[in-house]
Amino acid sequence: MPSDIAIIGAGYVGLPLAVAFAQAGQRVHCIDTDPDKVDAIAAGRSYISDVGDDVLAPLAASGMLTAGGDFAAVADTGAILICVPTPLSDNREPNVSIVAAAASAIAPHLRPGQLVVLESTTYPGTTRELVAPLLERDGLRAGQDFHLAMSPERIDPGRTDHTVRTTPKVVGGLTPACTDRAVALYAVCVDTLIPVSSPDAAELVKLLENIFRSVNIALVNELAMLCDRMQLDVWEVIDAAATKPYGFMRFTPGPGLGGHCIPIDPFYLSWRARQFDFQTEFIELAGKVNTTMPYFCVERISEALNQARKPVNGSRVLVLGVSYKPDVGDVRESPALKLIELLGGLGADISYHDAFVPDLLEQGLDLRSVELADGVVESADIVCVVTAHSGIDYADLAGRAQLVFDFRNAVPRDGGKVHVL
Ligand code: SAJ
Repeated sequence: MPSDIAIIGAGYVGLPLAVAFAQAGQRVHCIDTDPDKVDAIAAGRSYISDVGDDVLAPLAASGMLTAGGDFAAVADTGAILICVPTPLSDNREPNVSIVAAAASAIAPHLRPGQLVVLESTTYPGTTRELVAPLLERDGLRAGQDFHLAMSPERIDPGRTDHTVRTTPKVVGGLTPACTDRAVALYAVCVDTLIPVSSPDAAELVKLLENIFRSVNIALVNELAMLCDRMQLDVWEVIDAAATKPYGFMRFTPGPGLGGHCIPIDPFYLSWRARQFDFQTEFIELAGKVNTTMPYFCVERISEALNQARKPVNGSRVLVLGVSYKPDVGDVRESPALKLIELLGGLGADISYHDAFVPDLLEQGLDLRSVELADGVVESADIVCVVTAHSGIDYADLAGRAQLVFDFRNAVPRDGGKVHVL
């Protein structure tokens, strides 16, 4: 049975989007190079925490949501959405090879009148300069024979207060007709569409959203380092500033910047800016400050142990929370990994507890999450709250620990053994 929409990449962006379209009555076919994902979708078994089996299974059973690995299937659809990863390369430059591979695989099956939309976060110019020529390889012209647009994903894993339907969606077409076609497509499952004048503008909108966060997080991280020097409580200062009812947005300091978006997206823009002989100094400075934080935090841990007349070398350090943000299991770019590496390098005896992360074997660390029982907390020389998952009684933890370093202002202050960033 032909599908209305093909979604390339059934990950944390593609699968929730596929479900939203299928729930709105569109027949959706996911194409993914990972056969395990294809099999799971066909079996109605979700591998994305934001999508429950109870939601996926009926859609798979009814045939409204199917999956496969063959790009030929795009030929029978009206719209093709590209939702594949855009990581950084080893030398911290954009790696759009997966986007290019998807466009190249679509091209031979592209039909006149179809719509192609890029959702992957990328530098301004990607849709026009990379995707369009690859799709035009067999003679069809973008903006004439088929529609082409860019609509940046705004899926925030773990968030429940905003859904695909309730999160406004920016759309920038190669031509006004492309924009209109893309707006009409998304309107079936998104309440508010925000058309912009070009794919380039849409690409830059997404980068601005995430650079805004990176720069402001760096600001409060720098403030945390200054407050340590000035013996001021950065958390008190931020909380008081946040009482301003307008013109302020609360960000909090921490051991660094993790995740697959915020640490990466800014460098897509700084790389592109250099092609226009432009230095994005805010981005570079924010990256420098945020990268410094794990080192600063290790210094603070060392100072706290030193006050207890304990060297880092040989001390038992219990890390609480290793994922990149609370209540998710994703450890990509997590500052906890850098902290563990640095502390291990100083000879500390590291263990960690994170209910969302059973082990760190894939990260090359022979570490598994320990239970907070049997004296694990009491026997640690210091307990470090690195990612403050909910569901932990931090007051009880502080009562049982010899020494605590709280990097997330999650532990009640006691003026003695609880140190805070
Ligand atoms: N962080 C801080 N201080 C803060 C906020 C975050 O240190 O005040 C750290 C976190 O611990 C984490 C990293 O920064 O390590 C990134 O946190 P994040 O809250 O920005 O979460 P992400 O990386 O999941 O960002 C996503 C983005 N969503 C999309 O790209 C669709 C971002 O645009 C969202 O604004 C963000 O979620 C969100 O608000 O949750």
